[in-house]
Amino acid sequence: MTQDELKALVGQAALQYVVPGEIVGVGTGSTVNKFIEALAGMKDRVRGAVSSSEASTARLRAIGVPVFDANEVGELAVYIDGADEIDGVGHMIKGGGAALTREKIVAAQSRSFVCIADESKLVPVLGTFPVPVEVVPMAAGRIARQFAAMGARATLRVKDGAPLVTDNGQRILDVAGLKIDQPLAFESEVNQWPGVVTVGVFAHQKASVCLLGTPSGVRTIK
Ligand code: ABF
Repeated sequence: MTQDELKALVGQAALQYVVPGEIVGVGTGSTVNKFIEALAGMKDRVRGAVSSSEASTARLRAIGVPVFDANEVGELAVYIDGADEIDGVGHMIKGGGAALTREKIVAAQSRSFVCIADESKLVPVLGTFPVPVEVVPMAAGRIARQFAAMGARATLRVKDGAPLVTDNGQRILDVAGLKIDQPLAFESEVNQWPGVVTVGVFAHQKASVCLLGTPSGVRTIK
C-alpha cells in the first residue's frame, strides 16, 4: 500500500472515535485531510468542528461541517490529528504543517487525542524529524543560539522565498540534531524560554490512542 493509502486507511478508522451529535476537534495535515474526506460521509451526525488551522477550516466548510471558534465551545470529547513522529507511549513531534500552536490549544481542550498516522511516523525516540518551534520574530536569533548551545541546529522556516508566517503571525524554527529521550522535560524547558510561543513536542498533550496505518491494516496503540 502507498503512504497515501495508509493515510486514507487511518483517516477512515478515526470515524469510530467521533461522538455523534458532538463537536469534534480537527487537526491539520495530509492525514487529517483524509479524515475530513471520510467525515463528509457522516457530516450530518456531527454538530460541527473546532479547527486547528485556516487550511482545515476551509476543508471542513467545503464538506458542509460548521466550524466553531474554540471560545464558543467548552471541552470537546475528541481531537483527531496527525503527527510528524510519535513514540510508543503517545509523545509526538508536530508542526511540520506549521499549525502546532492551534493544534496544541485544541488538543488541550479535548478529553481524548486520537493520533492518525502511517507507520513511518512511529519512532523509538523523538528527534529525527526536526522539531518545529513557533517563536515571536524578535526572539528567533536568541532561541536559535540557545538550541546551538544544546548542540542542535535551528533554521528559520522559509516559504516562497520569505520567512513563513504562521496563522498566528509568528515564525517557525525547525530544530535538527535533537535526541529527545525525555519529551516532558524537554517540552517544559523550552516552553519557558522567552519568545517561544509553542514547541512542537506534544508530551503534556500526548495522544490517548494512535491509529497506525500498516500494510496489514490499522494497528491501535494505546
Ligand atoms: C499535523 O500533522 C502537524 O502537526 C504534522 O506536521 C502533521 C503531519 O502531517 P501529515 O499527516 O501530512 O504527515 O498535525
